[in-house]
Amino acid sequence: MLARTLGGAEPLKRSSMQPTDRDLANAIRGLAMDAVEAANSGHPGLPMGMADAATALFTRHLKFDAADPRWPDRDRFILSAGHGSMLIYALLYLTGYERPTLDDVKHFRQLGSPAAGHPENFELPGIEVTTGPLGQGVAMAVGMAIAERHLNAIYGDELVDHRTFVIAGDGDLMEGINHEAVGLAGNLRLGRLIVLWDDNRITIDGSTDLSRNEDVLARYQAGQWHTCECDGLNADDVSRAIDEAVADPRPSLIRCRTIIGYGAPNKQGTAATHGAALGKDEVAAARKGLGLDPHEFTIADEVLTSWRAAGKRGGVEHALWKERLEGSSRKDEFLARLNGVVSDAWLKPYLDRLLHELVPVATRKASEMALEAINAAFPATIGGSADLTGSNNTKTKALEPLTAENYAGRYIYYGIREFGMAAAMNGMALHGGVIPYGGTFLVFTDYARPAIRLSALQRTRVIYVMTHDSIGLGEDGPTHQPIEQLQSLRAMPQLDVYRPADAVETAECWALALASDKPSILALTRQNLQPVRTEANSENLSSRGAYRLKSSENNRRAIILATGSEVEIALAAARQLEAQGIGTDVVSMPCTERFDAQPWEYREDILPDVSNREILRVSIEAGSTYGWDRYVGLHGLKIGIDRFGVSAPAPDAYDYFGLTPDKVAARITDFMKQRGIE
Ligand SMILES: Cc1ncc(C[n+]2csc(CCOP(=O)(O)OP(=O)(O)O)c2C)c(N)n1
Ligand SMILES: [Mg+2]
Repeated sequence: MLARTLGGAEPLKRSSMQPTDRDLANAIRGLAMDAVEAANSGHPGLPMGMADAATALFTRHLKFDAADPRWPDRDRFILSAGHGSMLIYALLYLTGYERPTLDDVKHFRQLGSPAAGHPENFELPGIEVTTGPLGQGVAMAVGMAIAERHLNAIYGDELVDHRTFVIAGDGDLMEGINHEAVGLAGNLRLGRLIVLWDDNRITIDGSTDLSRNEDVLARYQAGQWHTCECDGLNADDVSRAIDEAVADPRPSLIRCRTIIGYGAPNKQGTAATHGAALGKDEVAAARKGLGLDPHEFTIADEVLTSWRAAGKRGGVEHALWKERLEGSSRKDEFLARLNGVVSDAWLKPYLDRLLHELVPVATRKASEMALEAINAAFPATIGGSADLTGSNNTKTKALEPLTAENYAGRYIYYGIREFGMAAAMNGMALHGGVIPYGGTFLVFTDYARPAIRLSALQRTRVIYVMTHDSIGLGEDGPTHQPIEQLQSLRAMPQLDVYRPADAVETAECWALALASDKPSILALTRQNLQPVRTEANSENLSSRGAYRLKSSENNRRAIILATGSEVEIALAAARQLEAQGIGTDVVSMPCTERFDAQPWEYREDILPDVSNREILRVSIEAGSTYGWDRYVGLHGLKIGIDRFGVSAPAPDAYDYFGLTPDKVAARITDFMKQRGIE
C-alpha cells in the first residue's frame, strides 16, 4: 500500500463538487512552486513532499482560528524545517490569516515581504517561532509543551488545554540538539508534543545514506517517546497516525514516508528539488500532472473555499473557550499573566533590606538573594539549570521541581543540556505566561550560543544566569575560565549582557532583565566581592549601563571603566592614584549595550570627548580586551587578559594577570609616564 502510493504517478482525480484532500494539498504544492519560481530562490521540495501531511493536520487536527492567531489556547504549530517556509506561508494564506496576502506570497523572499526566506515570528502572527537553524524548532517546541503543561497545572483544562505540533526534516533529527530535546521531552513525558518527521531520505548533499544509518525511531523509543509510521502522501493515513499519537501519553514521533518535491515529474525524489526553483518547464509539467490551473498563483474557487472553511474550523472551540474565560474567577489573573508585564516594586524594599546588612558576597549568591524576592513576587518565573544548580544559585527555597508528576513545579532540572535548555527557554518565553531563567557556567554559553542567538533575533525574554564569569572561578582552570565570551556576547545584536559589581547592582540588573523585551545574560562571579554601592539611590543606576561610582578628588587625569569583579579593584587602584595626586573617576559599567543607548549628553558627561593626554581612559575587565578601545580610544589603556587562563586559586590567578590594585595603579602611572602624560 505504501509502495503503491510512493510509486509516484498516482492518478489525481478531482471531483467537480467537493475537492479532495489531495486537491487541497496540491494548492500548497502550486503556491510553493510558484513562489519559489518567482523569487528564483527557495525550497520547493519540503512543501511539496509534506503537503498531504500538512493538509491532514490543518484540516482535521490542529486547533486554530485563522481570525485570531494569538488565541492563547490554540495549538502551536512549528515548522522546524524552516527552509520549507513556503509550506507555512501557503497554509496561512489558504486558511485565511490576514497575512500573508497572496501579494505577500508573490513577493516571497523579497525585501519588505513578511514571507521571508525562513519563517520569522516577528513578521507574521501565525508564525510561532523563528526557524531555519535546523534542530532548534523541535527543541523550542519542547519548551512550548512544557509551558502548556505548567499553565494547565495551574489554570486547568478549561483555560489551558492545547498541543504542540512540529514538522521536522531529516536535518532537524540529525542535529545534536535533537538528542537533548528528545531527552528532555521524554523525561518530562510531554505527551502533547507531536513531531511529524518528513522522512524523504534526502538532504542537500543527496541520499541520507551518505551520512546516516541510525535507526531514528529506535533512538526516540530509547528516549521514552511513542513512535509510529504512516504514508506521508496519504492524508487519511497521516490522520490515523496523528490520532494514535494523540492517544498516547508519551511525546510522539510520526515517521511520514514522503517523496521530496512530490508532483514534479522529473525531479521529485531528488535533492534537486530541495533548494532551487524547479524551472519553467518542470513547473508547467507538474501543474498539469497535479491538475492545477495552468496560470501561476491561481487557486480554484472550490479549493480556496474548502481551505477557508478549515481556517474557521476552530471558531466554535475558540468561542467556547472565551465563554469559559469570561466565566472564570481567574480571568484577570490569567490575562495579566499572559500579558507578562512585571513591576519592579520588589526592588526597593529588597535593596533597603540589603543595604542594612552589607557583607562581601559573590554576585551568584546575590542573584539568589534577589531571586528569593523575585520568585515570591512573580509566580510566572520558571528557573532551572543545566546540572549546576548549586553553583548557579538558581533554585530558591520555595521552588518545587517541575516534573512529569508535578507540572506545577517552577524549577527545571535540565540536565547537562545547555543548548537544549536555552532552546526550551525560547519556546517557553514565546508560548507566553511564563518567564524562564536558567543557569550554567558563562564559558558554556558557547554550548548554548545558537539558541542565545535565536533568543536575540526573536526578542524572547529569557534570562541567562551565567556564573563563574572569569578567572575568578580559580582552580578549574582555562577550560572553565571565560576569556572571549563576554565580548563575543556583547557583539550580538538585541542581547543585553550584564556584569554587576556587587549585590546592589545584581538586583538592579535582575530588575532590568525582567522588564526587558529581549534576552539578558547575567554574568556573575563565583568569588565574593566587596560591596561597592553602599547607599540607597532613587534611580536604578545600572539602567544607564554605566555610571560614575567615584568622582575624582584631585584634578581629573584618569577615568577607569570597570565591570563586575574588577570594579572593587578599580576603586582601590583609584585611591592609590589619588594619593599620588592623580584625580581619578571610577565608572562602573554593568551593561555596555545600555550605555550605548544613552543620550549623547549623558555619555559625554561620563566619558568626555577629550584626548587621552588630558584625561587618560582605562578599562579593566578580567577577560579579552578586544573591543574595549570603543570606550578608552585607540590610545587608552586596556587592562585585561588576552590569553587563556590558569589553574590556580582565584587570588593567585588575579595576581598572575596583574589584576590587583597595586599592579593596576602601577600600570596606569607607568603608562602615563611612557606617553608623557603628567
Ligand atoms: C544548523 C543548520 N545547518 C545547516 C543548515 C543548512 N541547511 C538547510 S536545509 C539543509 C538540509 C536539510 O535536510 P532535510 O531536513 O532533510 O530537508 P529536505 O532536504 O528534506 O527538505 C541544510 C543543511 C541549516 N539551515 N541549519
Ligand atoms: Mg530530507
